[in-house]
Amino acid sequence: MEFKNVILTKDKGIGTLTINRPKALNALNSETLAEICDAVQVVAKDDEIIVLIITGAGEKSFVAGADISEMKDMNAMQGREFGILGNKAMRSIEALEKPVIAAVNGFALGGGCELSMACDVRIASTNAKFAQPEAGLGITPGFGGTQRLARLVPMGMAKELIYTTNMIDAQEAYRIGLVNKVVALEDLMATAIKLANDMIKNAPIAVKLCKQAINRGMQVDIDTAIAFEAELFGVCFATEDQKEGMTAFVEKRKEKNFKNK
Ligand code: DAK
Repeated sequence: MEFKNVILTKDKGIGTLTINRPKALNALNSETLAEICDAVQVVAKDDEIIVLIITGAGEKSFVAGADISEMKDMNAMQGREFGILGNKAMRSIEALEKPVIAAVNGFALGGGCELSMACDVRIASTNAKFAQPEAGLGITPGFGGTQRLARLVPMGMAKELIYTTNMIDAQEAYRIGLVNKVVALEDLMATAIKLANDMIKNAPIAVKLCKQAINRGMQVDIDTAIAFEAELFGVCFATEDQKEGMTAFVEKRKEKNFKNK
């Protein structure tokens, strides 16, 4: 599928979705949000893609937020529709039954920080900067920022970032647990690919079910979550990959031939 504002490529099990509006620092307008939704559906259906990496075009910005020039003159109903579309894009990433890695290559502001938080794992380059500047624009974060940030980092840190709108650098994002790793910009994609390959070496169905168990389990009480985990654990025993993984262990065989079945 051809897109105007995003680029979707795939290579050896890894899909890469690049937000590609470098002149606007990859800001998310409605068209881009709709294309993210479509691209994620393509990824969902493509069995050759096991892990997705999301990054921004250029060397300066991951995504500098929702497109302020488009939002500026919106009325309440247009704002509502924009919010619904943005949340659909974020949720489609979060609910994608494949791991998603954000390779944050610069500004991740507002909707950009929110996009990174909809991914499973964030890696940042040293020049990355994170902020939720919405309160300074007269709005609240609207693509899940108040919820995902408060779940990812200590609540006091989330509140400080959102109330002050202060920008933090990659090292501070690492210190508070917002990103897993900080690397030089030139090493960012190689690091993301290495991480993706560390995931790809495992049974894809098991990894997919782990994502389900963690994401859904976090929304409910611990007893319900553990019961859900037990169901998914049971399901694994209906897969060929469980037989292969355990047989390889018993045979002391390092090479495993997972078939995603
Ligand atoms: N939107 C549109 N254009 C943007 C943009 C953005 N968010 N960020 C940058 N650009 C454009 C600039 O306008 C400029 O365009 P030209 O003037 O060249 O045409 C170009 O990108 C380069 O930017 P700068 O010249 O400003 O570059 P600098 O290096 O000087 O500054 C910067 C980089 C990232 C610090 C600065 O551009 C900046 O502060 N950008 C805005 C960052 C920001 O506040 N982002 C958060 C947006 S708020 C909603 C749900 C969600 C949201 C809203 C509503 N609903 C439920 C309704 C989400 C809101 C947000 O994300």
